[in-house]
Parts: sequence; structure tokens; C-alpha cells
Amino acid sequence: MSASTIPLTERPAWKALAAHHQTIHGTHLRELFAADPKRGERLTAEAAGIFLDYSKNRITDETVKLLIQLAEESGLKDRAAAMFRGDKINITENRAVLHVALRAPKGSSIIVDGVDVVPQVHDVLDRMSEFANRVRSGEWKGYTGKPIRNVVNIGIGGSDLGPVMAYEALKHYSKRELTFRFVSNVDGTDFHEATRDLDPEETLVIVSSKTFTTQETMTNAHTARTWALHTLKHQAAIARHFVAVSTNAAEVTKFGIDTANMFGFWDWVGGRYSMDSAIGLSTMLAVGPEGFREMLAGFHEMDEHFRTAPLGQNLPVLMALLNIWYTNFFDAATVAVLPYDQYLKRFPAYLQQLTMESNGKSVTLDGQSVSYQTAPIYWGEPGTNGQHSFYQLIHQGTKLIPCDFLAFAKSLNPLGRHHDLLMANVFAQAEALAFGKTAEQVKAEGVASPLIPHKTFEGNRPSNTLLMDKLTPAIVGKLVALYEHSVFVQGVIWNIDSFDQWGVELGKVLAQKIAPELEGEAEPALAHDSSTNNLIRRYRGRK
Ligand code: G6Q
Repeated sequence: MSASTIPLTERPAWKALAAHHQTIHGTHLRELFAADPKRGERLTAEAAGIFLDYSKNRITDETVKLLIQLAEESGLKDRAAAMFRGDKINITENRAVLHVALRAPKGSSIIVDGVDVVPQVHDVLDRMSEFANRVRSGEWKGYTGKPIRNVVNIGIGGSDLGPVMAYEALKHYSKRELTFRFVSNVDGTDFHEATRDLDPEETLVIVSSKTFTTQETMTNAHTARTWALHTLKHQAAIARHFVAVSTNAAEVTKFGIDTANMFGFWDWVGGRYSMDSAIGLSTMLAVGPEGFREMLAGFHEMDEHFRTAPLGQNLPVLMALLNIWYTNFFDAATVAVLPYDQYLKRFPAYLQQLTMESNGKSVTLDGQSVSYQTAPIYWGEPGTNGQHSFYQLIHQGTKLIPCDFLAFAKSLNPLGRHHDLLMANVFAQAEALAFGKTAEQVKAEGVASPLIPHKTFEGNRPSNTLLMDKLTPAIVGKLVALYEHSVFVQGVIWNIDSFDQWGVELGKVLAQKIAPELEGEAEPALAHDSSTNNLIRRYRGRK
């Protein structure tokens, strides 16, 4: 039996960690820091321009050693090699998982089913670049001869969250003359509000859909076509105003988009791993081909770090192992991601899909029910806003919530004291969470006795701080790759398929079934449960 086929909870490192947890879970971070004056410098790692301080975690050197042993016993190195090699590690869909190929440099080679995919990746990137340059320079004209001023990306899930996050994150570097809108929800309000002030003559619509069959996206795409034709009148206008990003050329043609205006990708790119494929066309239009390539280089730098760095200095591995530690041994149910940078406001939403769609699984690769927890819930808001709302629970609630703080040494918009104040807040939060405030300290401040328990902070609440120089396209690539690989490592340890999404597929099928029951003239024969039947009847009666 190879190490990784031993059930997780029977691996020697797992058992050792369970015993170790018993001895350490009562230890306070105050004690750990007092015992080792260099802890804050020692328990750090740095790579690809990201400095990770993980000293404020409830760990000792022994914990790290055992967690690394667990990664080794889980076959991490072999599984990572298999991913980078292009093996079909997404077993339930029988697919390779090669988002790393999307940022492989020209000249490198990765073979899938006998074909080197790297030249294909660069062909698409070159076509995207040429198109982006034409639109950005004004050379690409709309049907009535006007240059493009607005870009509307229509897509959902993996075909939306990455593009939105990247656009917001890189707004500073974007071409401000272009307006970007993103439509994802099948709620008509989304489309209406995104387009109500746009002139179709100056608007380019990108229909982003891997399958080109997703109900929400196709509904919005058809509505967009009607909206455009209302002004542009002629079918021929579609070719100037609509482009597609998809793997499905047949459906793209059926919709009426010329495949000359289609940018492809491949089945080995999962939706939530696709923001650096052609799905990133809106990002490239915003920041230009140069900026996009800088982002890809950032992704690749983190890929190389993950592939080659020893586990104990490997940022994605360390972050993954800390998640395992809290999820599986401290029963922590969530992780808060707290970017202290306004441009990263959509990063938590992006990470929710990446982490929860990937590792929200409860059977192992061989179909057995897991006997342990898998993906924690990810959530978060940019600092300092969260401090004035939910941080209360993180500080004094009954739940243990490990936090990832993301911060930058330089602001892209230096303005008086703003950045120092922002940074003072992030450092202060991590400090307060870790060390708290004892009843003695509160008393010494002269607080009246009845209030002392209310003003006491237990502390011992763990966090990582990721400190970077400044937000650039490259850093966005590095950060995303960091979390992608962290998700992968966790999936390997939990022995689950991080690359399928049957729960999402289910939703797609269920809605297709009910839609005709809402739309038909005649009362349909309903065969759902009594609650669903009743809701459908009430809706039909009132719509
Ligand atoms: C991502 C998921 C899912 C997917 C959307 C959109 O990993 O599979 O979020 O991206 O359902 O799918 P299409 O791109 O095929 O429209």
C-alpha cells in the first residue's frame, strides 16, 4: 500500500498530530512568543515577492514538522509532479488539470494526449493580444464606425469571478477611457443596470462560457444581442460587437458569432482556474497585453516556487498545512481573508469559488465517504471596513476563525497619512487577535469590575500576514497561484478530487426542469415535493 492510499486518519503523521494537538491546544500565543524572542522572525517564509509571517499561529516547530510529514505521507510530491506533467488527475471527469500550462513560458513543453499544449496557449495569447491592441487603439471599430468605449463581459462562476476580481484588482493599471461591466446573474436587473447607460454602437460584448450552454450566460447573451440589434439593426453588426471565449466552437457559431472572433481554451482548464486563459480577455483589454503577460509571469513564478521549494519554505504548502491544522484538529469551520487594499475588494469572493468549489467534497478519490472535515468556508471583506462590523466576532466570539491578512508596503494612491493608518490597522488587528488583553491589564486601566469580563480579550486567535511591496499585475498572478496551489495541497491531503464540481452541475440541471413549469400557459402537472409544488403554484398565480 503506498503512503497516499493509507486512509488519512490512519497515516502516522495524522495520529501524531492528533496527539500533539492534545498537548498544545491549551498553549497561548503569549507563551509561545515569550519562550522564543525570535519567533516573529523565525516563523516566516518569503518567495516571489510575498513575505509570509505565520508566527501568530498556534503551532510549534514540532507542529510544522508533523504537518510536513503529513504532506509527505499523503504523496504530495508525486501528486504535484503528476499535475505539472499533465496526468489526468481530475479523475471523475478524466481530465488533465493544467492551469499551470496557461502561464508556461514560450519554448517550454507540456504534453497532453500526445500534443504539446504550450504552443497552443501562446497562439491564443498572441491572437488575444492582437485583438486587444486593436480595440485599445481604437482601430477596431463598431458597425457604425465608432470606436469601442465599453466592454461588457457576460459569464458566470469561473467565467465571471476571476475577470471581475482581476479588473478591480488592476484598475490602477487599466485604460481609463474604457468602461468595463460584468453581467453574470440571470436576474434581468444585472443586465439592465450594466447596460442602461451604454451605447451599443460603442460597446463590445464578450460572451465568456467554457461550454457555451450555461443557462444564465446564454440568456444574458441573447438579451445582449437583442439589445444591440435594437440600435444597430443589422445582423452583420454582431460580428463587430460580439466576441466569444469558449471551448465550444459549434455553439459559438450557432449563436451567430464568427469563430474568427472566438478565443479558445481547453478542457484541461477548470472554470475557477481560467482567469489566466482567454477568459481573461476583459483583463487584457483593461490592462493591455503587456500587463496581462506580467500577470502570467507572476503566476509562473509562484508555480515554480511551488514546484521546487522545500516543503518547509513553500508558501502554498505552509498555508495549506495551517488550514489542515485548524480545520481538522481545532474544528475551525471558516477562514477569513482580509485584504488591506481596496483594489482587492473582490478577492474574497474570488477565493470563495476557488477554495469551496474545489474542496467542498465529501468523498475520497475512490468514492469512500470522508471521516474528517474538508474545505473550510472562506469569507472576508477589505480592511478596515470589516473592523467596524464582523471583527467583533473574530475577537470575542465563541468561534475560532483563522485569518489571512493581506497588506502592501506601498500604496498605489499615496494620500497623506492614509497608508500608514491602513497598515497600522492591519498590524494592530493581528497583534490584538494573537495576544488579546488580560483581565489584569483591563483592571490596571481602571475599568470598573463589572465591565472587566466584557473588555477582556482572550487572544490566541491565529492569523497569517502576507506582506507584499505593492499591488501589480505580477502580484495578482502570484497571489492567485499561491491560493490555487494551497487548495491543491489541501485536496491531496484530504484525498479528494479538487477539480470537479458535481454540485454546480446539479444546479444547472434542476433549474432547466422547473423553468417550463413556470412559463407554460396551462397549469402543469407538478411532481415535486408539496413545498416546491406549492411555491410554483403561488408564483404562477402572482407573476
Ligand atoms: C467552475 C465551475 C463553474 C463554471 C460556470 C460557468 O469551475 O465549473 O463556476 O465556471 O458554471 O460555466 P461556463 O463557462 O461553461 O459557462
